[in-house]
Amino acid sequence: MKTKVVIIGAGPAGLLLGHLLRAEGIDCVIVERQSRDYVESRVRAGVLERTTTDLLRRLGIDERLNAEGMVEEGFILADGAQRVRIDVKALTGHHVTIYGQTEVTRDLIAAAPGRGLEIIFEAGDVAIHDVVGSAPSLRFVKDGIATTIEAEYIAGCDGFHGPSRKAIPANGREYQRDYAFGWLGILADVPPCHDELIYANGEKGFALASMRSPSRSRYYIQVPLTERLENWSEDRLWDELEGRFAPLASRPVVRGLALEMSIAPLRSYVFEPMRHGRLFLAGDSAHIVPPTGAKGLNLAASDVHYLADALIAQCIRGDEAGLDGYEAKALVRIWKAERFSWYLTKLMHRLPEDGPFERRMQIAELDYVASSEAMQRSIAENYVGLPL
Ligand code: RFL
Ligand code: PHB
Repeated sequence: MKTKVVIIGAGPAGLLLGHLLRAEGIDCVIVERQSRDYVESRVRAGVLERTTTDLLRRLGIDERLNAEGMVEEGFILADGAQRVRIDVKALTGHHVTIYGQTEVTRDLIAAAPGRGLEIIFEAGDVAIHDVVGSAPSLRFVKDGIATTIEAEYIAGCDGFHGPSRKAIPANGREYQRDYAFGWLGILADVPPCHDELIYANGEKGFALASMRSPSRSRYYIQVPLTERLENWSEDRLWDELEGRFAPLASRPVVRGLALEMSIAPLRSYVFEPMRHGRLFLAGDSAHIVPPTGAKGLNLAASDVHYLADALIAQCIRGDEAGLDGYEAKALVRIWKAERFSWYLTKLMHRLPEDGPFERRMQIAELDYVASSEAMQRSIAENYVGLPL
C-alpha cells in the first residue's frame, strides 16, 4: 500500500490532521491500535478553545458542535470563601465551548468515509521504518496479516504511550514535572451544579465541577497518586463533591449513576525535537499538560493546524520551509500552554511538598487575581486560547 502521509493514531490529533489533508486532496491513511468502539467511548476532555472549534468549522464538521456545544463565557476560581469569576467573554471578547472530546472524535470518525479518509482500526505491532531516508514506511498487523504502508511522511499522533516518540534517537530531550497526585473523575447523567465551571482549592485539595451538557456532569477531585479506584464507592465520591461544592455552586450537587469513574495522573512534559527526518510528532505524543487549564486537546489541535499547513505546502507546492519551521512554531504555543497549566495547577492544588509559606502564596495570588483586572485578563486570554 502507498500513500502520501501515514498518520499513527485516531485521537483528536490524528483525525483532525487526516481531515485537513483530505480537504486539500492529499492522500493519507490513519492507522489506529484500538477498535473504533474503544476510541469512540474514551472519556477525556470537555473544553474546546476557539482555535479548535474554528478548525472543526473550517472542515465543515460542526453540525452537532453548533447544535449541542455549550457556550461558556466565564468560569470560577475558588479558594475557601474567596470566589473569583473570570469573565472570559468581557475580558477577551471570546468564549470557550463545552463539547466532549468523545463527541469530537465521533464526529470526525463519522465524517471520514465521505471524505476519502481511510482509518484502519485494530492495527497491532505498528513499527516505523526508514524515516531518515526518502522512503519511510509503516508496518503493522491486522487480522493476522502483516501490511506495509509506504509514505512520504509519517505523522506521529499516537499519544503519550505510542511508538513515534520512541522512534526518535536518544539525543532527544525530555522536560518533565510529575505531580504526586491525580484526578479522580466521575461522569453522570445529572444536571450540573453550576452554569459555569468551578475550579476549587479547599482544605482537602482541588476539586472541579464541569459538565458535558445541561443534563450531564463531570466532576473531579484531587487524590494522592497512590490512591486506588477500588477505595472510592460512588457514594463516597458524591459525599465528597457535595461537601466541596454546596458552599460554592448555585444549585445542589445531584447524584446519579457513574457512567465512568477513573483516576488520571497529572504530568507536565515536553519532548524535543518534534521532527526526525520524515517523522513529525503532534499532540500528546510530544507533550502533556496537567488538565487544570483544559489545554491538552486544544494543543493537539493547534499542533495539527501548523503541521497540516506545512504538509499541504510541501505536497502541493513542493515548499519545504513550512516543515522545517514546524517544530519552532509549535513549541512557542506548547511552552505557553505548559506555563499556564502549571501555574493553574500550582495555584489550585494542595501540593504535598508545599508548606505554610506556599499556602499563603496561593491565598495572596488569588486575592491579587480578585483585585486586578490585568491578572484576570491574563488568565482569561490563556484559558480561551492564545492566538495561533
Ligand atoms: P490521544 O487522544 O491519546 O490519541 C492517540 C491515539 O493513538 C493511538 N495509539 C496507537 N495507534 C497505533 N499504534 C500504536 N502503537 C498506538 N499507540 C497509541 C491511541 O489508541 C489513540 O487513539 O492523543 P492526541 O490525539 O494527541 O489528543 C490529545 C488529547 O487526547 C489529550 O491531550 C486530552 O484528552 C487532555 N485532556 C484535556 N484536554 C483539553 O484540551 N481540555 C480538557 O478539558 C481536558 N481534560 C484531558 C482532560 C485528559 C484527561 N485524561 C484522562 C488524561 C481530562 C482528563 C481526565
Ligand atoms: C472536563 O470537563 O473534563 C474538564 C474541564 C476542564 C478542565 C479539565 C477537564 O480543566
